Amino acid sequence: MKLSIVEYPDKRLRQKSVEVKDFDENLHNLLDAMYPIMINTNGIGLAAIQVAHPLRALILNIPDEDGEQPRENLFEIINPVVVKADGETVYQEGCLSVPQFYEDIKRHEFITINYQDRDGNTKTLDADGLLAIAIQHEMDHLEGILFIDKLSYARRKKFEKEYKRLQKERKSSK
Ligand code: Y12
Ligand code: CO
Repeated sequence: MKLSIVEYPDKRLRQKSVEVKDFDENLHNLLDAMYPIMINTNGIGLAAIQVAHPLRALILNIPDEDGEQPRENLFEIINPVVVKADGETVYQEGCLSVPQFYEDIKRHEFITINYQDRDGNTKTLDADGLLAIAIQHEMDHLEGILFIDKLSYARRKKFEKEYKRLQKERKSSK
């Protein structure tokens, strides 16, 4: 399966992703194809909508203390629902769909989610630290929400200006 990352301001990122009902070969092929895209672009999280598949599916591979991302640490999270959220934390976020832009975003510090794995088994996950932050970032994608939507009006205006300039630069260097 050939996938590429959809970049802001592409309207497809604003779609609301639909529940996964079939835990079949198509889903497995999609998850398998998302993994190398995420790793090869230095990502730690990717939602299916970011590769133009509006399904409630996301993957996460948080680096360990040595900065390694072994595949056995990969989370494949389907149809997630937050059942508990607590605390507040701020972290500088980035997104593969909004290249070259990073900004401090406020999130819950601890979350508990229910979700399904690639075979449809129901699971519960208690998350904190970067895992909790990245899950919230990726779950926002399922609703068509991007981290830049959480910026103040002034910061967002500045971002739009900077981003347009960066896009022009990237186009002319291609
Ligand atoms: C905080 C909250 C959520 C996350 C997970 C999702 N974001 C990413 O995985 C971002 C990755 C990223 C990788 C980049 O590197 C390349 O594209 C090669 C990157 O650099 C550029 O755009 C030039 C930006 C973001 C993470 C943290
Ligand atoms: Co993102």
